[in-house]
Amino acid sequence: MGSVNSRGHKAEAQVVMMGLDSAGKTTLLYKLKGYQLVETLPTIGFNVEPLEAPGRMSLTLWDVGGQAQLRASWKNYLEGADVLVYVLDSTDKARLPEAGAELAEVLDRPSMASVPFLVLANKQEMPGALPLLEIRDKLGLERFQGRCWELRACSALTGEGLPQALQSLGSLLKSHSRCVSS
Ligand SMILES: Nc1nc2c(ncn2[C@@H]2O[C@H](COP(=O)(O)OP(=O)(O)OP(=O)(O)O)[C@@H](O)[C@H]2O)c(=O)[nH]1
Ligand SMILES: [Mg+2]
Repeated sequence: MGSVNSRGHKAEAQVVMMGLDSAGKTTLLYKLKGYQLVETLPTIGFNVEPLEAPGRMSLTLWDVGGQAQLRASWKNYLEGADVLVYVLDSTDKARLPEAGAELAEVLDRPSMASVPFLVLANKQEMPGALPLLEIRDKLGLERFQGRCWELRACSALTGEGLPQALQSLGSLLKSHSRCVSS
């Protein structure tokens, strides 16, 4: 996954974005790319885009389809991931336990032990969106205390919270080596 420069290092950080269907991953990808927002279709397979983020961060952003029948293939995208972005629909209270279980399955993979992760509570501009504290508790994120992670609120539709999310991404990527050595 990704290109390799002359010194044998990956030229861009590989950011893998997952989450249940309809969480807003593709909308987020398009918003970050600055594309005109159009109504998305459910992603079958994946989308991938390069992204130049603030702070001269060069990223490759993988947007992996989240429908139930596609989740068995998530593991194929995790190899070589420098950071995981897990997107939630903050208004979908009914499926929060399912979202949490899928996240736990990904994070419990031995290869993910040293990979930092960013949970994005999306659709926060919607009335009735769950607040971050409740999401943190319901997902049981405290159990990942020994790992490098952050939880951020955002709206892929309005763009609110996205600069902060990119900042978190930057600091998690910097912390990657710390996660590996600790
Ligand atoms: N209100 C609101 N709607 C959003 C937001 N982000 C995405 N949506 C809507 O949610 C629906 C699903 O968005 P997608 O980006 O296709 O979701 P996805 O996570 O890529 O779904 P899959 O490809 O099936 O995994 C679309 O109707 C989007 O317009 C948001 O921040 N706020
Ligand atoms: Mg999609």
